[in-house]
Amino acid sequence: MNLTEISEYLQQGRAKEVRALVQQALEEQVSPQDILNEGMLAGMQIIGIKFKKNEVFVPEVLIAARAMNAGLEVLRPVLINSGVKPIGKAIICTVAGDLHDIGKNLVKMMFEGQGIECLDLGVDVKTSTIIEKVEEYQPDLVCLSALLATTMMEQKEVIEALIKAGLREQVKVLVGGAPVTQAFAEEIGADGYAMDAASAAELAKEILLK
Ligand code: B1M
Repeated sequence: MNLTEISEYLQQGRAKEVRALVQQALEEQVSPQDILNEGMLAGMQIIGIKFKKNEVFVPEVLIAARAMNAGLEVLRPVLINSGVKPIGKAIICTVAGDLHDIGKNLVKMMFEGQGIECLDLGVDVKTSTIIEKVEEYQPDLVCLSALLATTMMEQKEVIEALIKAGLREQVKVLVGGAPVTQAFAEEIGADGYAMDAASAAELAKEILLK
């Protein structure tokens, strides 16, 4: 299977074809990591570059993202190794004002693959909702994704709100997303930063098993 085909269909936003090709690649024993990295993420990266150069616009990016999520759903069962012993609970979301969910969905899948139960609050989640859910669900981890330079500051807001609500000591806060860095994570008082979904899951596991 030529994985650039997946990348090309993804760029065209052809969800049905992406889904079918991902399925075919799995049947041909291509590794899920290669399908993800060389097929889907490679396609999404090209879309990102074209978007920046104004060669494609929001509607095209949106349908490419739908195709990406369709492909991810096929990969889901193989990325989530069912039968893994639960090691902890996490709340995961994309922060207020931010609609990007592909990275968050990937992080969630990798977490579930490590036996971390996830309550996914979705995208554009208000700080007050996160606080309510921490009180209700009592997670070990709060995982915040932000893809925009303008929304990464929401991660700081959440940490401040956790302190104000007296909940900060109960949870570890992990942050990530393209504009977020280790330095930023430290500056806002997060407990951890990871640059990709697999490292986020490793870090979460390390924290939970400590
Ligand atoms: Co948007 N967008 N977008 N977009 N978009 C970016 C992020 C941008 C970099 C594009 C660009 O200019 N090159 C740019 C942000 C610039 C900035 O602020 N620095 C941008 C912009 C400007 C915008 C709009 C403002 C455009 C507009 O309307 N004019 C708008 C904002 C809407 C909003 O959120 N309020 C917008 C809208 C959209 C769409 C809705 C069309 C669509 C999102 C659809 C969806 O997610 N369902 C979209 C997309 C798809 C992108 C790009 C092209 C791809 C993002 C993506 O999914 N990447 C993106 C360009 C790019 O990133 N190259 C872009 C694949 C994904 C797997 O990677 O999400 O980075 P990522 O996740 C990674 C890591 O970051 C990490 O793990 C993942 C990989 O393993 N990670 C974590 C993520 N979360 C983590 C949490 C963790 C740990 C790791 O711990 C908790």
